[in-house]
Amino acid sequence: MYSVTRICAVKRTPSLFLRCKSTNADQFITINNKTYKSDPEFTNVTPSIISHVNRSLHKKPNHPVNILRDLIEKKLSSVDDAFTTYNNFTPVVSTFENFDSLGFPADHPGRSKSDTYYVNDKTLLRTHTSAHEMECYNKVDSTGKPGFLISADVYRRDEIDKTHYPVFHQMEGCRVWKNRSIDEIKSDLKVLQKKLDEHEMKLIVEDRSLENTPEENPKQQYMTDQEVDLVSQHLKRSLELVISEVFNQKINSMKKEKNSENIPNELKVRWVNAYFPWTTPSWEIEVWWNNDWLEVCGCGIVQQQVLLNAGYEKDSTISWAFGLGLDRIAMLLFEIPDIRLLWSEDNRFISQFTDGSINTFKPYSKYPGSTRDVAFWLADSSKDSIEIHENDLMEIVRNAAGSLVESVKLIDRFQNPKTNKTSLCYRINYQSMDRNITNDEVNQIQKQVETELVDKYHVSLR
Ligand code: FA5
Ligand code: MG
Repeated sequence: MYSVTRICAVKRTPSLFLRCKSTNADQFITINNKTYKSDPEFTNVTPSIISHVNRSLHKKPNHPVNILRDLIEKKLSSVDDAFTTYNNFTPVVSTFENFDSLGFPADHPGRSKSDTYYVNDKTLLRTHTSAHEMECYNKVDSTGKPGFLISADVYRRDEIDKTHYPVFHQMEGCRVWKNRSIDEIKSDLKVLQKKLDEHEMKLIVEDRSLENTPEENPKQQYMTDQEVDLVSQHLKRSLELVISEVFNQKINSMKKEKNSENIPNELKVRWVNAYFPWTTPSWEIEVWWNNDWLEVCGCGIVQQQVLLNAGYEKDSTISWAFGLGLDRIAMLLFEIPDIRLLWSEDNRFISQFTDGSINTFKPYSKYPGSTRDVAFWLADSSKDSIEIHENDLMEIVRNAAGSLVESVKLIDRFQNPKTNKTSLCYRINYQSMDRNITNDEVNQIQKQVETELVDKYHVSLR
């Protein structure tokens, strides 16, 4: 999560800061009919990103992300009807909801402008569905159900390629035991275990986290060892049930379509230790698929502070939480080769899927693409240079090209030994999922990319 790749780190000069401030003062941004004051130091959302805010693929009929969400909600609710579902939260949240309420430290890289889309200094596009945990924990009493599931679009500044898109979808799941009754947790676990035993898919589970010492993934002081053990089992078995169901449906559809010789007859998963600021202990679950471990979901036992923030009484409650990525699992289940296809409005895409079933995507003819390189010298550490992060370059391309960009890759990096100046060359692949693009169109986009690089980051084109 939140990788940091800096391509040049040079301080912003005071004069530049002042100039930006006066030109951008009193500008406003409207998202979902609400207007926010922008902030010259923080605002980095772009019109291209804002145009995704109401697409809601997780609710779009016959869409793979919607089909997967529905499948998981139904399976989890089939155990003991314990979950309220929330699928309509707006993506604009406060820094408090996204970070502080979850105990993110002030210097956590996830807070940086290179990773997160800020509307202004206090408002951003959620980077994960955990941003709504506090609000939903607060509502548990009024719903009468001890758990909730939240599905939503989330936003992260990231690289550009076939598996990365700045908007993707997560499902958050949380389950609460308010009175810490061991009998109740045991009986809930029994019901769940029965459901798992009855499932036609038998998982081969490796739990690497059990090998570790408690210091490496500590429990919380207020909980007993027995409570941690039972609640962890409930969390892990819940996610194993989800994976059994989803991948079993995939294997059944492969058998029906007979389109592959490599139909697996068993499914391997493994639990590994993880770290999240608001859970401990924490884990991730990975699935062995196509000869590789696929990271599917992060989870853990919720830190008491989050429950206190949501208004619970001290030491009264135990809870687990998970956050699952929907897009990559959907791509794998439906065999969708490029993440941008999920956003396609082309009827040849959406007409291939039907709510309630998993089937293999049949590629239709791809429109021809076009490649351009942009090579430049980074500004040296003289007065007018400013910091540029690789994600800033990605954002410039994304803003100029929208969904017409397939990938952006660094193909050459060179440092002149005499001048010490660094030159970078990025290759941009332009290609549309839905139509032909013309050379003129690509040239214009490329020109815009170059102009913005020079204007904003003072590079010299080569
Ligand atoms: C989180 O976002 C945590 N909020 C998950 C969590 C929730 C932990 C509750 C503990 C308790 P992470 O950044 O690892 O964690 O993302 C969670 C899942 O989202 C990943 O396992 C992956 O399946 C998916 N995901 C993450 N980044 C991307 C991306 N760029 N594109 C597509 N899917 C992604
Ligand atoms: Mg992760």
